Amino acid sequence: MRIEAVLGDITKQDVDVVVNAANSSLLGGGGVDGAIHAAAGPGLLAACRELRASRYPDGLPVGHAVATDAFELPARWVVHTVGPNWHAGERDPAALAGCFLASLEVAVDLGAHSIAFPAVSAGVYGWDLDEVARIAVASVRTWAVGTDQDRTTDGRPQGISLARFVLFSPPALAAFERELTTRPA
Ligand code: AR6
Repeated sequence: MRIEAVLGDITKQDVDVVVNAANSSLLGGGGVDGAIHAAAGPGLLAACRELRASRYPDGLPVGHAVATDAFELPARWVVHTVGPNWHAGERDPAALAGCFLASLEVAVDLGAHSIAFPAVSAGVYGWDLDEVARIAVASVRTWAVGTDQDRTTDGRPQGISLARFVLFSPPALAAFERELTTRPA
């Protein structure tokens, strides 16, 4: 499985799954959540409302992930995850790792081969960018090793072959590139 980091806008990514840094309400917000809803169109909010009513009346818990259609995005699906909010005292690295792991699990269940992640919790939710980069890269690497995403059946690739971190600023890209060029522990 290839793991890479690029500078860019996640709404423009031509991948199977785009991960959204949502909030528990699933009803949209600012940051990357606002950008994804704006680019996907009103169908996304309708789908999120439906999910909220049918499966998450109390909201999507921190560290969990759930999929919708991607509507007008180039991607096929949006996987919504809720990062921990540093400002609200949610400071457990395992909760942030859970966002990346749960999103990957949902993506595999959908039959996706590629996934793009933003720097979950590094914006409004106030986590340190270097910490997010460290946890994000370690989580995806560990998951990839543990699940053998490079297997093939009848010569065809199975599972996720590309995980891409899409960063919105050069410092964020640099933080992820530092982690990706550091050998796994
Ligand atoms: N593409 C890629 N990254 C982006 C984009 C984009 N189009 N726009 C922003 N970022 P944030 P959080 C980066 O605040 O910290 C929302 O209101 C941004 O620079 O979007 O998990 C939700 O509804 C930052 O590095 O997510 C929640 O209420 C990263 O995405 C809350 O914010 C994450 O920043 C979630 O906060």
